[in-house]
Amino acid sequence: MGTQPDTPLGGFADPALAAIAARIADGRRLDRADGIALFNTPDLLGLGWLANRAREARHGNQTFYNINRHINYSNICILACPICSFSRRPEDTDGQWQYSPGEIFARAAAGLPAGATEFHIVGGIHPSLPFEYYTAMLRGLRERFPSMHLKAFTAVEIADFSRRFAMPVEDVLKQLIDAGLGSMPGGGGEIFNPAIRHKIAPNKIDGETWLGVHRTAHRLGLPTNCSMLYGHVESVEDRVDHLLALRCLQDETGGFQAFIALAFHPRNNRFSHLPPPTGATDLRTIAVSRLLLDNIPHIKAYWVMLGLKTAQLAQIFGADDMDGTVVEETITHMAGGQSPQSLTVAELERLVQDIGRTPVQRDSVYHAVARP
Ligand code: V47
Repeated sequence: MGTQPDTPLGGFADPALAAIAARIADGRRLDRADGIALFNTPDLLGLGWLANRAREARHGNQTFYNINRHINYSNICILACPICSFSRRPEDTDGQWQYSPGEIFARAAAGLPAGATEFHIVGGIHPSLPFEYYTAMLRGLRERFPSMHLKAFTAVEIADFSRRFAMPVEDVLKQLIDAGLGSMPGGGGEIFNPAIRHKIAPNKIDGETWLGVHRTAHRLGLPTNCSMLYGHVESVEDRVDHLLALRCLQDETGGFQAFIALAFHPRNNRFSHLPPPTGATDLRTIAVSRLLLDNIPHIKAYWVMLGLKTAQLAQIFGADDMDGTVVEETITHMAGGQSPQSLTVAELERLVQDIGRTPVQRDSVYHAVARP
């Protein structure tokens, strides 16, 4: 922490926060009870202060972003998760899409911003696409866009490939890496508590399997991200347990690059009776994540889900990354997301600068990219 003070000017409004700050100052690791106290503190500014201090100790004034394009190759999915507004069942008669490799290559080029460095590629759990569809997609993209990093397939998709094509996860990943896979996104983690997971995504792989896929990826040297979906029917305890499970795997492998707190969007799904999480919950979740996940370098405020204003404020509540230009997004927008589809580099940099941070364009493994 260098010479930074241990308390905000005037101290903490919540004695529980003061005790946690003292533990951090002693170099002690936060535990489950601390996590619960952080989520429950009424002193949101004190919590933000602590998270901001941890963030600045690691990243100073930098806020990272990348120039990327999302591609959702298909929304056909056999899982039918109650939280999801994006997917359509194979037997549905409308609203489905499944792009051919040719269409994927054309979409990849459409609206690609100058200086783009990453494709972020995910889809539903399809009943019948062959493994060659996925490898040909990666190979074709690598051939046509050799400088682009391919961040593709959540652990849920990888586990499904393993099941459907009767190959160990390790072999699936090795073949995808051979075809051009550069890293994996963090989606599909949701909430690990089996009772809650059963309510929001009953047919999805369980938390242990999700973690196991990431463990294997890390063993193969493939960097991955991780996430938590919050603001539905989970408790504060569920959030803390989820974060601690991620921290535990990171202790073992060190392979997670970034954590993304995904704010639940309740429109057009079976939880549409729920209100979306408020701005205070969003900022609190970012801040607690920064403090509990002391071994995951980057905390991403994904502007598509948080909205531009909250993602900006998150940069002083523990986050150090904004994600990127995105270009075209369907998962959040089909669930009622009101953010724009895309941001320009100038728009991203303005948000970052206006909160007093220094924007740093990064590649997919967090090296700074020199801007022309
Ligand atoms: O996998 C599903 C979640 C994820 C909803 O790794 C929902 O860099 C909110 O994972 N409301 C997709 N969330 C997004 C994602 C992501 C985004 C940006 C960057 C990265 C990264 C990863 O969103 C899904 C699922 O976990 N999700 N439905 C919903 N209604």
